[in-house]
Amino acid sequence: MSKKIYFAGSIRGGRDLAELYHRLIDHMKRRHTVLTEHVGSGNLCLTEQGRQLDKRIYDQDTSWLKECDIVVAECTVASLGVGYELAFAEQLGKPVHIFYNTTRCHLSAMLTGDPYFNIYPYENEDDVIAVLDKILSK
Ligand code: 6IA
Repeated sequence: MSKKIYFAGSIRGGRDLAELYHRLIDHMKRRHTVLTEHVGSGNLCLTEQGRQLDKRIYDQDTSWLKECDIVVAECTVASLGVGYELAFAEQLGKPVHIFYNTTRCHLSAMLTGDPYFNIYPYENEDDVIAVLDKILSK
């Protein structure tokens, strides 16, 4: 069944893996709806927009978190925003699936230590796609 997916990935935390986010989003979009497609965009404005404009981003993203069926997060690049979203999703009782590349980072103990989260360490992109397909087919 088609799912509404909230994909979380670093924006102001750093865009080193933006192309990976884009490929993962493209793959998920074949059968599902990705609410947060912009996370994989190549030309995002990374600077602070002022409290008013950032409030719009916050309101939209928290509304999508309430609406989604599942949260998928790529957490290799550390991001305060993604960490916040994961805790918010947990409070809402949404299923949360976290991926990180073990060759590039050490994941925060606040994620690995929380038994609520489904966590998938990986070494290459194909492994992520295979696990994603399994998760999304359920
Ligand atoms: O702290 P970060 O910026 O790295 O947080 C990244 C996370 O927060 C992502 O998973 C997004 O869901 C959310 N987020 C952060 N900034 C934005 C944003 N900026 N728009 C939507 N969600 C955001 C404006 C970009 C816009 C011009 C397309």
